[in-house]
Amino acid sequence: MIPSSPGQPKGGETASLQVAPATSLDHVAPLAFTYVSPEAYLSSEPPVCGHILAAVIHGEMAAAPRPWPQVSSGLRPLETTAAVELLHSRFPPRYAVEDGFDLAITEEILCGAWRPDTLPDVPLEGLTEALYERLFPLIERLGFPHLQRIWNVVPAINAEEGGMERYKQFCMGRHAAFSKYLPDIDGRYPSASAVGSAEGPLCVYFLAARTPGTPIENPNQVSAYNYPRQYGPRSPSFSRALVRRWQDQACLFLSGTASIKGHESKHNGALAAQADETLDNLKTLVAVGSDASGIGFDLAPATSVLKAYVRRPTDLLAIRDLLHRHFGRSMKLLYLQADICRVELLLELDGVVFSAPPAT
Ligand code: 3EB
Repeated sequence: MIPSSPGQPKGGETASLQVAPATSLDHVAPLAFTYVSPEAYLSSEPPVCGHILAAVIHGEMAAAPRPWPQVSSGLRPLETTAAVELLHSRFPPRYAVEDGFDLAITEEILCGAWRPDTLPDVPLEGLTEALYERLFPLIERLGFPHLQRIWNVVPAINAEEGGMERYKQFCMGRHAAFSKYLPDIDGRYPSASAVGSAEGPLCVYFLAARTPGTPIENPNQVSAYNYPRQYGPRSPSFSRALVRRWQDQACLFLSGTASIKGHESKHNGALAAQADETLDNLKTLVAVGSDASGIGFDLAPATSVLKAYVRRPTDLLAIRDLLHRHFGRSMKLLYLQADICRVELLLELDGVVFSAPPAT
């Protein structure tokens, strides 16, 4: 059992941030996500639901030392110059750096982020393979061999390099590592997203658990790991969604979801129709995830957190309007400028839906 002692601050200046008591008797969720401003994040008392696992920094923000993993996504928020996505846990994490990953470890969860300074400067396929080949033995050794959710941000994802699109190279490297370390995976991939940044290092962060989650597929979409060859020599290694049961609550990780039916992109060039198709796919995943688990997941503001990856910044207003009409204004939604892994796709949504907290 990994001791659940609070992480040791690496510098005295962060000591005040270590104190994160549950200030109410409300149920503290096993895992939570919030979006906060840089000012709130950098203040002496950042808003915390339990404890901080990691901070994902979107956009330009002054660096500040913190004991937990801090990841720069390389993606730019569309509504503000910077936004911080906080991952929270109910148990206090121990923070560590191992094998090139910044880690936060609790009794029930492992959160990690690759430190982009520790692998040789090789082309994307080899870099991705090396990164994932380091990840698998690490999580195994730490006792959290089951990847639940992976976020990948690939610089220049749609650029051709050496005759192949970089997303396809990324998929090849990732596939090679999965095949080597998990040859019997048979479709039980983690939930994931893979989007593109304008520039910067490859960004990969993840959540892993001691026991497997339940992967979910969308009956209206070909499983990505079975995509035909036209999308690349090696298919993408992810499940459409994954149900995670914690002791007393569950969540449904929704992978990057776009306007794809079967294996084909739909509504090329038509933003509103792509958004409708994407929402339809998300709703299907929530319904299938609910059926498969017997848990009533509800893609509603009180129980969900979403990210919208928008290819063209000029589409922000239209997409926001559409999502407001669909979910209401209180949905936790972060809009990021990102390239999507197929050039014709204008929008991708991902997120997490939580089951109702246990009755007290
Ligand atoms: C798709 O459905 C859109 O390569 O990890 C979505 C989520 C997409 C994850 C990945 C890719 C990935 O194929 C693209």
